Amino acid sequence: MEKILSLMTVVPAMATDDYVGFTFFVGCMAMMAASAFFFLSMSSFDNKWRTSILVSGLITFIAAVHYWYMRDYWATNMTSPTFFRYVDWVLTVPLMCVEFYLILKAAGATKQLMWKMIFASIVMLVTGYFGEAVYTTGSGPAVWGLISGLAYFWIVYEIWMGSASKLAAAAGGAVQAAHKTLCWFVLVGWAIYPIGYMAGTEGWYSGIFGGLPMDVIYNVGDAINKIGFGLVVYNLAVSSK
Ligand SMILES: *C/C=C(C)/C=C/C=C(C)/C=C/C1=C(C)CCCC1(C)C
Repeated sequence: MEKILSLMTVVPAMATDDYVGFTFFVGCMAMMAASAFFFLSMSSFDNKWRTSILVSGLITFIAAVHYWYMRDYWATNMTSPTFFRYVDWVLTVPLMCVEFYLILKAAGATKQLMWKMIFASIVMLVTGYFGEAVYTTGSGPAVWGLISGLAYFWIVYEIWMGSASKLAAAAGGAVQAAHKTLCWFVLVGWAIYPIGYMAGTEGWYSGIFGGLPMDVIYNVGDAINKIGFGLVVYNLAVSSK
């Protein structure tokens, strides 16, 4: 009995009003379940879709591992696990750019397009990290957030109006439809993140977004975008088997 009780103290309890801790916990489970789903469904698809489904699974799996650590970090310190958060993003967001490339490859997408999007996403995240964790005083967060936002709009432009959109139009059918849905995820789903950022940093916007729980916003954004993205690709593979 004593042994069991001493083991229990190792597991930090979660307060019933700890919404942040709760979303880390549920987010971790959701990412794990989604990963199992994508990995196990892989073999039922034609070869040409397997890499796309594999990448969907890798995105949620990498997130699951980071959520495991972030959940623990939050439970122990009750502060935002900013470092783990950005390591997660810097691995998974470029992979989401790779998804665009993979579904448009048959229509002639080049590696150059893929690298351009990966580069823009890394600029977006590194400058965001500067504003959230390094230059956190004065106008730091607002300025770095603005630069990050410009890189974000570069990605939005590329997929909605740039070469990626032209390739999608040329591909037509299910590929074009899936591309369009992914475009909406980036325009609306990814816009959740700057809101979280403005909730968690100091700036001219603090009067509007200040006080909102940044980590809850980021966690909801991650669940919608990572699992949603994967399901769009899954649906494409199902509908054009
Ligand atoms: C799975 C994780 C995803 C899809 C993360 C996406 C993150 C962003 C789109 C973050 C964008 C930001 C801005 C546009 C400005 C403020 C700083 C960021 C990094 C929060």
